Amino acid sequence: MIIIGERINGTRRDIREAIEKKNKDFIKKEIKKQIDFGSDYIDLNAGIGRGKEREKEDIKWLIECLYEVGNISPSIDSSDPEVIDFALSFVKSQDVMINSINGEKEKIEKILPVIKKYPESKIICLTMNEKGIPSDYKKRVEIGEKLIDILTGVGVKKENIFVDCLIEPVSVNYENGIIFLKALKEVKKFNVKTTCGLSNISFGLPERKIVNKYFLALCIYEGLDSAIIDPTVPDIREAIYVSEMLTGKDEFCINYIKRIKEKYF
Ligand code: THG
Repeated sequence: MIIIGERINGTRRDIREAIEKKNKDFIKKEIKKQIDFGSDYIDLNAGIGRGKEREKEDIKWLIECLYEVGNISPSIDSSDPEVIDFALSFVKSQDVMINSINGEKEKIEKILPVIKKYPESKIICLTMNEKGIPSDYKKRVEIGEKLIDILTGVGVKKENIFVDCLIEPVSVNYENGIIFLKALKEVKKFNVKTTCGLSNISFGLPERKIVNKYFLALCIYEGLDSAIIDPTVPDIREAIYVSEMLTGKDEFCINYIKRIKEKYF
């Protein structure tokens, strides 16, 4: 499982305050902690609701913080193609994730020239368009397929495409879990990678960690390749290693046994 550490996100109060006060020590500690707990990418979301120019300045600063910790791969989390373009010009790691593009026509037109500049980047595709997130899982699969066609058409390799079928809270509609799982299962047939923002599933519920870890296990059964999570939560790591072992992704159970011996959970 490719882990994208979610903690550097301007919607979190402590992160927003650190961004506003330019508190590098705090951000760097948050980055380091997520790396120590096995993150492959660090998601950087500088959206603090103060407009595009501020977001650009802040994401540049977050990238600076990241490289002061080490040569770590960022996931540039913004819905604005201009912010993504600006941010990518400061990325020096070989490996970078663009989080995200979606099926909105105008956004696709703006992001394609950016993708052509960075053809080796990994790209997260959200299965939504100008009408929002379809409630019908088949429509999500259709949007995913269309985005895959567009990206492979400009030379992006399938192995670098990460489709996110968009988890919505199960507290809002009791079928939101199964809708995501059905879309995930279909998208896997396109031979691309998949990802998700896991914790969306538990919004509005008590004891969210319990819900998150069981849902992650179900997603891993359907072949989820990557997830945007807080890797410092012990339950989440347990869910990943046990589910991977039980679904044939841990040869001779070596990884699981190693984690137990090292008290890694
Ligand atoms: N798909 C993709 N990218 C995404 C999402 C997605 N990026 C943003 C988000 N969803 C995933 N990232 C986070 C980051 C932080 C938190 C949740 C998701 C978080 N939430 C706290 C909580 O839920 O309790 C609330 C904030 C707080 O701590 O104050 O920390 O779906 N591609």
